[in-house]
Amino acid sequence: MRKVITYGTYDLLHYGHVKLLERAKALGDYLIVGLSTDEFNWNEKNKKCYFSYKERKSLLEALRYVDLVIPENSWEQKISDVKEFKVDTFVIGDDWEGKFDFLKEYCEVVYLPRTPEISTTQIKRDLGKDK
Ligand code: C2G
Repeated sequence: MRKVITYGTYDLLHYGHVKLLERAKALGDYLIVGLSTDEFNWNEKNKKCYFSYKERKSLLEALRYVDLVIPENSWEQKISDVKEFKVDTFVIGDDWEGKFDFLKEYCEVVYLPRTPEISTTQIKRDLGKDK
């Protein structure tokens, strides 16, 4: 069984995220998502999530492409995750191009093109316009 792992905040979940997860799953048979916790988002990414970790986790678990959701608590956990779950491929959007090449020692590393026209920032901006 080929295992794939990816990481992210996934808030507000949108079709760009789903297209990433769909392509990630197509690289193997089992997809693990390291979902950034509320604390990690706030402390490390300066992101305040709209949905809580619990709510974001349940949304991802409802997707046909996702087999397991684990918490992402730190930038440093990727190597131990890859080893613990015997991951074959690490995948993430190309906004991170090159940033995780250190994982090549442990697994295949794939950067996939982002879906350019959609982002949470864009959604919030558009919704703000409807006021
Ligand atoms: N993504 C995408 N297209 C978009 C928006 C996001 O393909 N329009 C991808 C990103 O490239 C990423 C995934 O969807 O692979 C999740 O995006 P975010 O929630 O923004 O993840 P990020 O904050 O970049 O966290 O340790 C890695 C980090 O946790 C990644």
